[in-house]
Amino acid sequence: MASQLNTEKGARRMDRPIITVQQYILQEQQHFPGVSGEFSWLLSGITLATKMIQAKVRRAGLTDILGSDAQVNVQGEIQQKLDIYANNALLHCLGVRDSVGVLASEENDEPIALRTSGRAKYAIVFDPLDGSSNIDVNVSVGTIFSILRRSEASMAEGGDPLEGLLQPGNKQIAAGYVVYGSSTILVYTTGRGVHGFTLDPSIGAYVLSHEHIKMPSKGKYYSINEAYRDDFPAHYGKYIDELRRQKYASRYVGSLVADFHRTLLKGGVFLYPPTADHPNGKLRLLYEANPMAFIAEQAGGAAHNGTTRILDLQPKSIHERTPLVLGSREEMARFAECRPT
Ligand code: P6P
Repeated sequence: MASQLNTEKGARRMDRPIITVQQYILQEQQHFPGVSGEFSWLLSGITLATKMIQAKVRRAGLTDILGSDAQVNVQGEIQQKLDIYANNALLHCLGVRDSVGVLASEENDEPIALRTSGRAKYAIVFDPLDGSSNIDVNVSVGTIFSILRRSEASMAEGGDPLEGLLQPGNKQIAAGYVVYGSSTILVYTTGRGVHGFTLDPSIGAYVLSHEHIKMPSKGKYYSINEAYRDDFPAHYGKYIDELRRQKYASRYVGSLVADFHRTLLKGGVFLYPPTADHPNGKLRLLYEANPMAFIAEQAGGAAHNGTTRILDLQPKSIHERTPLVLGSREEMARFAECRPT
């Protein structure tokens, strides 16, 4: 029912009821494997942590949180203070959810086994603050997460709690990201479409803003770091030249969440090919490529590593990297035509 909300600036019609992410998930709950309320309680750990993170990101220029913490993480990257804060926020908020048994983070060398009880059915792998090298220059950064079901063996008394953690992306039961940009938007899928929720700071809630997101079948942007063009396998250069001939524009933020979010909403293609520095690609399979590939496919797009569907790749290690080509049906079909047979 539409309702009027009068403000000092005159009447403001609210044409649609406000639906928070918690309300939406409870409506979806019956489709999510697990006891009722379990997924919404689990996801509330992520929404709480990301609200804490966005509050810091929004004030980064106002506190001494800017600048590096001069520590180096498992990736060999200088850790920014916000990385550490974001990681601790997620570890804390998710660690107190008794349905979570294992946490694995880009910022931690090893996964963390929290509890062995049979109720701790889920493992969550995440990148707490993707694109953190952009923090000091006020470019969008983000949090990426993937939710997996733990194996029975890993929950058995005396079992290895990390057994079965290295699952292919087609086993994900949910995945999502939060982009801290001009607004803070949570996008997730549980395999029943892709939905977006914008954080309304006036009520401190993520509110449904993009229901059933569909990636356009064709876009007008390609997104790749062309500085490494000489390192790419030859067919990547051939592909980019073909897109240029078709008058595509180039857009590259250098923050996966920002480049992905634009591709999801506007269509086009994002590529991080093998390079000299990263012959197996730079992006991480478990907590970057897999969640983005799940979302892309649910929205009608596709994602592969240059040859193989991302979601079918069998991870060999928690921080494994992969090349990534992801985007709209049209652009992905054009890439296949450029690929050597
Ligand atoms: P490059 C950010 O450091 C990141 O991990 C992704 O967010 C981003 O897509 C990529 O690296 C950018 O890498 O080599 O183009 O700076």
